[in-house]
Amino acid sequence: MRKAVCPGSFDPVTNGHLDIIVRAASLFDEVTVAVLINKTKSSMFTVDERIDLLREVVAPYPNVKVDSFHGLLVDYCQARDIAAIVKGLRAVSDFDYELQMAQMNHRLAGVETLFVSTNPLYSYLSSSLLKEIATYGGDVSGLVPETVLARLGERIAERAQ
Ligand code: COD
Repeated sequence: MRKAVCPGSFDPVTNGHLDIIVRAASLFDEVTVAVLINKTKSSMFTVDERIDLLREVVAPYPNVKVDSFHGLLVDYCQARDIAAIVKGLRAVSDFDYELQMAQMNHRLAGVETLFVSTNPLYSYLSSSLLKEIATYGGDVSGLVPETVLARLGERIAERAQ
């Protein structure tokens, strides 16, 4: 079985992430969306909340599952016999760091990284920019799945109280 992982913070999942996940799912038998547990990074949604949102949005794709991980991504891959990491490349600004990680992951464990070119509709989109715009009342509809849009609005309202 050809297995791949789409790793990330997904705080929260955007349509840019989803586009990459769905395209990976058309290339591999099984795709795991793996949410990094990073206790040092402040986040808008807890890991469990991010997983729940991801599970909702990938529900239509039977070969996609959602999990979390901590530590090195290659250790997660090796433990589950996952040979490939799939990443989206938005712009040249992504390239240097992504290349560095891809080469390091290959050196560490022989795990390959496949880069999927971002859908131009979402090439300027990141979770952090999305949260900033939404927090200041900007319109982010169309950039995230409807369920995420609703949760984002609720979380911003909770924080404002
Ligand atoms: N369009 C297309 N793809 C996108 C978009 C978009 N608009 N936005 C994000 N993506 C893709 C990118 O491929 C990105 O890498 C991925 O989605 C996840 O994005 P984020 O922002 O949710 O997550 P990051 O960038 O914080 O995730 C970083 C990792 C968790 C992948 C990385 O830090 C990691 O692998 N950490 C594990 C520890 C480790 O192994 N470190 C050593 C690495 S050599």
